[in-house]
Amino acid sequence: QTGWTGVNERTFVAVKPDGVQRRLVGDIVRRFEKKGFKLVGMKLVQASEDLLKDHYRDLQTKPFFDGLVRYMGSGPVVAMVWQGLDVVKTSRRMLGATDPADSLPGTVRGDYCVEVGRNVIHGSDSVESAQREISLWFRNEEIQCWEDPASPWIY
Ligand code: FUP
Repeated sequence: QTGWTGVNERTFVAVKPDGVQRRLVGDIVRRFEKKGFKLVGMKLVQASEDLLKDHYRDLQTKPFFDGLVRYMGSGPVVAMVWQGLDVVKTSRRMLGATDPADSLPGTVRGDYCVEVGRNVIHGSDSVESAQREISLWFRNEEIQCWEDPASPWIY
């Protein structure tokens, strides 16, 4: 994979099972579209326990790990890849702090949730994690590189 920086930077975003069940998918997709990011991958996935344990492997010693894996496997998630300038950092700001008690109004978590264990959405925390997570959740053929007519107006 080439071009991981600049306007080709990519991040992995997932609407968690609570977000899907609460019908928040459309709102979340709209926020990223209106911001100007480009959707290059999207699917509804019932994640396996193995996938979730791998996804959250850095947290495996945490007391909340088993509950986190159970919650993330409790229903389908909407897995997405978004592309654009500084998309990793900017989408973390759009998501809000991990604990909804600290997420500001106007962010996804600040607007829609109250509990860290039901925080609606995931977004990669660095370009390196984004690369790892995208390759964990998506096959290459599932990511579309399309010409974006809006691009000259965004950049
Ligand atoms: P984030 O990068 O915002 O997803 O945050 P972390 O990687 O630190 O945590 C991953 C997920 O673990 C969070 F989205 C929610 C869950 N979590 C808890 O359930 N309890 C905690 O105390 C911390 C995180």
